[in-house]
Amino acid sequence: MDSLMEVLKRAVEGRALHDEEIQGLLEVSSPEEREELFRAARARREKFFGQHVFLYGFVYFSTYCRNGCNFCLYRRGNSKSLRYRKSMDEILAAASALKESGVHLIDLTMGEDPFYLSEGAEGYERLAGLVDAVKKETSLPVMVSPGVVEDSLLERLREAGADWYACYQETHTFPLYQELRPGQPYEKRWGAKAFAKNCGMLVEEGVMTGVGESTEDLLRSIHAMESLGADQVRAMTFVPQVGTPMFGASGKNQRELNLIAVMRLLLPDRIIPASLDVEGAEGLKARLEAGANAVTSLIPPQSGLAGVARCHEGIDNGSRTVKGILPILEECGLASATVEEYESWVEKRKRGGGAR
Ligand code: SAM
Ligand code: MD0
Ligand code: SF4
Repeated sequence: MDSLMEVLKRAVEGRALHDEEIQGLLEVSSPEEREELFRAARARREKFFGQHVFLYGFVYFSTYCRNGCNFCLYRRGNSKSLRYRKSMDEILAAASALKESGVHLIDLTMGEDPFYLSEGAEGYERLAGLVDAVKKETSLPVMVSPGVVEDSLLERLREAGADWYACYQETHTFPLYQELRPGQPYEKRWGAKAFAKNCGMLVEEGVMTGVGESTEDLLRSIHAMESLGADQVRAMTFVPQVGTPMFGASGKNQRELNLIAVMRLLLPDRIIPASLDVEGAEGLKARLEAGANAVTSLIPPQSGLAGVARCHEGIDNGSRTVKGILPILEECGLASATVEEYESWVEKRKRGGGAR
């Protein structure tokens, strides 16, 4: 088998890698070898995106949820989590504060809240109304992260102005999926993304690391993301949450950074987030240096809005704001893109259609 440097050289040239080579990259563990992996990922990022990074505003507008994901603070029945459902005015205020601060997209996220999802057409129109209002208020691209929803609702959200549908499988290994998302049919979650892609939305797929997955599981996820034609692909390390079945689980096998770098090498033209929701601003530099090209989970201070994995940290002190993270971009030799650049990426990607 080729040496690490030879494998990385081929990857940087855009040539195919064998599965064993990909697994080898996912497992690289010495600081020197990891730095070589990350350097290669940065070279690939530069070729496709230059030095510019996209910034995503996060609005977790309802934390009510009918599901029982074992890793999630907001699973139904967890009395330790903060429950809220923001009003239209509060949502619009948060979205416009984010726009003012310089983000390029608004991500409207909720738990699978029955107020929107279990009251038929009336609930659906509430959700579509939110998308429409945020779009009108900000004129920015919009992502929706409402969980698994009916095809008809996805179409309605697209008509209302949603550019992106985000829905993360977490893993593409069925038994592990069932441990993480009990009672949620695997095929239904996967099918919603395939439908969104076919009806002209951009799609984000995601993997959770540190939940007992093997290297083979991560490889399977990479191939699944390729086959879906996901436009944005993410990795997030599991963060234990109070009051949940997985609170005591220690994140074994945490390879988020390796996975970010490998995704950059194999899917070089996709957006890969560095989420502030795992290690806050302190963890941003490492994620950008591993090849990420978007900063996500920017949250307006004093808005009463939460994150998903680091639910309150860094929000009110402003470290999860555009102003707070710009110096970190600069340290990495990077800078914020413009809204126009982001919009043109989105439009071009939409025209490009399905899996490539
Ligand atoms: N309720 C919708 C859903 O589940 O699709 C939208 C929320 S979605 C943005 C929440 C995502 O955050 C999960 O899919 C998972 O990838 C991530 N997440 C949630 N809890 C987490 C935790 N404790 N540690 C790391 N990531 C977490
Ligand atoms: C993030 N907290 O980007 C957000 C969230 C949902 N589309 C995204 C997981 O980290
Ligand atoms: Fe609900 Fe989403 Fe949390 Fe699962 S991850 S419990 S679907 S909010």
